[in-house]
Amino acid sequence: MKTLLLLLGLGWALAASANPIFKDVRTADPAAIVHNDTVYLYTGHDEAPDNKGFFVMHDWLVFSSTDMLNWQRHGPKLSTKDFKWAKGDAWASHVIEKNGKFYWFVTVRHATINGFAIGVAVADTPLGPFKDALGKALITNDMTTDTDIDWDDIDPAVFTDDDGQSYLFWGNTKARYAKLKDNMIELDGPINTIDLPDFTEALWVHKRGDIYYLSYASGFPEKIAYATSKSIHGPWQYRGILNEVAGNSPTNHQSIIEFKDKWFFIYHTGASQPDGGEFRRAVAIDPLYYNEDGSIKRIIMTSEGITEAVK
Ligand code: FUB
Repeated sequence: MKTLLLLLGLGWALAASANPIFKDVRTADPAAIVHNDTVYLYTGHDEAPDNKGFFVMHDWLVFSSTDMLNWQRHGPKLSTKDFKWAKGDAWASHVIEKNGKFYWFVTVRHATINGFAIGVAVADTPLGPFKDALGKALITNDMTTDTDIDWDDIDPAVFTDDDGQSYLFWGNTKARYAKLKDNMIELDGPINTIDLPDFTEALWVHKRGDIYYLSYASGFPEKIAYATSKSIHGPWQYRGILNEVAGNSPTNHQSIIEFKDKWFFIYHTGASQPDGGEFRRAVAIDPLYYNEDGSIKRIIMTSEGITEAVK
């Protein structure tokens, strides 16, 4: 009887601890892609010793899964040191495949131009090796002078439309986007701004059917809100809150993917015990569901997360 209770207790403990998906490494700012029936999950890496100071982030990690339940760890595959012109702060990033290559857009602090910047690394496979594709920043703070802050050029998110045109979205307090050339390392036109209610950061674009979805972190502490459009150029119609404030973390950063005909919401929280928090975050996954009219149902953040292998 005692053994049975123990086993039941262990089973409960395992099921209840499914989110965050990695317990022993601090992960943040998830960005996932699907390639060859495999999900590749790229994350930031929180290494702050406690939650009293600020972010300590030096590199980005990669994980992969063929069922969203069992994850393989590939370790750090890119670091701020890979960008000679950067001086640290491996903040949010995003990987996208284009023309058989994998482009990893990253936020870093620029070494010589005040403020944050966006760089891009490239590889032949989703696991690298990645190297700086440009040898300099793609976006620097002095290219956008309409805010007083030096962290407004962060959180890149790239989207390729059905006609093959790719766009870079990014920003903090101002949401921005620009066309990318086919080489993915040059802008192809002006930097545009998008009006979104209470926009803070963490833009993410996805498309389902003929609807474009633009999700983002709003307010502070952050909730994930979203807008929809019939065109990548807008106008964007605000559709409300998608995810409430994530446990014990004022930041909230989402990645939305479709895998094997199911949709997933990947995010981070500061809820993990015993020492999670603002600067010690961990990535979690829950299902995402649509209503018949194309709007998205509110995300239910759970401790269980994904409980069955996705086939
Ligand atoms: O992880 C550092 C910063 O916090 C990211 O760039 C933002 O999106 C927020 O999550």
